[in-house]
Amino acid sequence: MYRLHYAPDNASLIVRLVLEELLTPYETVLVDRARNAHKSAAFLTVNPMGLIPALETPDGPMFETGAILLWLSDRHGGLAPTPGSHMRAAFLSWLFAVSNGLHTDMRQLFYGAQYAPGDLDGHRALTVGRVRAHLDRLEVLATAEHAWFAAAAPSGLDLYVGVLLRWLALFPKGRTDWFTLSDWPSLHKLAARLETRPSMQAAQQAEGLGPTPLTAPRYATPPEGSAT
Ligand SMILES: N[C@@H](CCC(=O)N[C@@H](CS)C(=O)NCC(=O)O)C(=O)O
Repeated sequence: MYRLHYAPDNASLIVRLVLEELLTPYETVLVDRARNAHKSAAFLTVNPMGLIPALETPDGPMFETGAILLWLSDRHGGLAPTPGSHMRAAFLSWLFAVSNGLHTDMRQLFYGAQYAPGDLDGHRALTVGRVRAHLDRLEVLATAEHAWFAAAAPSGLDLYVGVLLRWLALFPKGRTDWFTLSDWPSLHKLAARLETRPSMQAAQQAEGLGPTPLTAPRYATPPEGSAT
């Protein structure tokens, strides 16, 4: 049995969606962000980075969203081209670009004060520029008819990008005016398609994400815990 250490509407949401799509049973363990539980000694045993998510597996604890996503996909066969597939090379390249690039830049946007306390506005403008460029590239990718991105059946990359699109509309609170999902029509379609999935409905219920969690999101009202 997997144990997902999660907080509502945190990156653990991506792993929850992956587990749901793979129809894999799992338990959840709430990480109390309000009490900084992700920096506690107990949590650091499952993720030494002190970041959410962590997933306990029969092979030991795992951390880093992209690594968990890929491991689960390989282990359970789904959501990604298999290691022998000719599509694997491109899929991995984009998965890492999203994880190391877009997601990392979004951390700079959300936690700006940790990265550039002296020039928050300048840093923010540069970061928004980089995030826009990531979205522009993903928009082009989404129109290229790959089986592993923005296709009829969702991929792990779709789930990852879908959740990132949600957060861009919500965070940092009061500073999201630059972002309108329909500026990237293929990504908008991807988000709309994901909203019809039973996996998303399960996540909406578990984490209080509201009726249109990707295309017109509102702040989570979770049954337990908090997003920040
Ligand atoms: N590279 C990490 C990033 C995870 C991450 O940024 N998690 C956020 C929640 S969405 C977090 O733990 N934030 C608390 C903090 O930065 O202290 C991953 O992909 O798992």
